[in-house]
Amino acid sequence: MKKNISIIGVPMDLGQMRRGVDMGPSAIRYAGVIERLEDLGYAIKDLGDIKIGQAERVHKDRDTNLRNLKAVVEASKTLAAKVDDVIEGGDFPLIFGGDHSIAIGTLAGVSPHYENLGVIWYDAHGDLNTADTSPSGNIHGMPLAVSLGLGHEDLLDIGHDRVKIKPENVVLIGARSLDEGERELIKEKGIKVYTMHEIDRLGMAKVMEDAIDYLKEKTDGVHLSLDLDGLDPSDAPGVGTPVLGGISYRESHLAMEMLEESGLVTSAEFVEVNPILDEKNKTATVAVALMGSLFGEKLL
Ligand code: HAR
Ligand code: MN
Ligand code: MN
Ligand code: MN
Repeated sequence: MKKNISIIGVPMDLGQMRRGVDMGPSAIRYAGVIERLEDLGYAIKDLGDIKIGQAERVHKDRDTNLRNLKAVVEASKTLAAKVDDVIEGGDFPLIFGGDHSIAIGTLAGVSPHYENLGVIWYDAHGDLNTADTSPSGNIHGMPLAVSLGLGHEDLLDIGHDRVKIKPENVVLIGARSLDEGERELIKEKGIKVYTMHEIDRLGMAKVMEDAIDYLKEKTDGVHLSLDLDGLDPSDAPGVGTPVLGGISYRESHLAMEMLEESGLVTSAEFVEVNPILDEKNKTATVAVALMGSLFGEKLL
């Protein structure tokens, strides 16, 4: 019997400045995710959306260089507790964003359940900034750094441990927009990154084969954090920070299919779907199609 899936929506838009990404979870539901996964034989529980607080009236906090810190911390704690419950109950947690700052809460909830959690960060960006290196003060550019134990105290204090994941258990796929501080951190920590260069050069099949081998050795669970801006904007236009030259729709399906075959993935989130910037809900539809592949849909 296949595992049950519990869905959590996180209508978070406070980790960045484009309005509309709070509607991501609804857009993904409207794109038919529940039916799609039920057709694959899963029992789905939709736990609804968690509540998000208000944006701060100040443009950006002068002392911290962080936007909406309090509300992001609150929502992350709520999300972490929910995710923790889902895993404790034996279900697969599937989270819909919302901007990528939600990964702070997701990983805080997931990581205590594993000795060596692996993370696949499918994204145009590194999300490895801290308040010191961030060019924007937007927390959605920081969740991977926070999960590695780097960042503002209040963001690290979410969940059981300050460090959620080890740098050697992380793989970035699709990177093509990295800030200076992020590049330094990648080098310093020896984080495994498949940029668009490697995807072009080796092909997605080889990249995924390597990534899977790399994580299989040393992890006892793998979280997939899929930012829709990892895909090319022609395939996923409804995102707040599109970057040209991204992963194609077909390459992304292949990646999901290979992850499914590997049996490694134990939790997943799909983030940065912004229906206001989208074309006829295309990006949510793409997200749902990719979930289909991740959960075992076959072409034949
Ligand atoms: N690196 C830039 C910053 O920190 C842009 C981050 C943009 N974001 C995302 N995250 N969508 O992947 O502000
Ligand atoms: Mn617990
Ligand atoms: Mn991201
Ligand atoms: Mn991104």
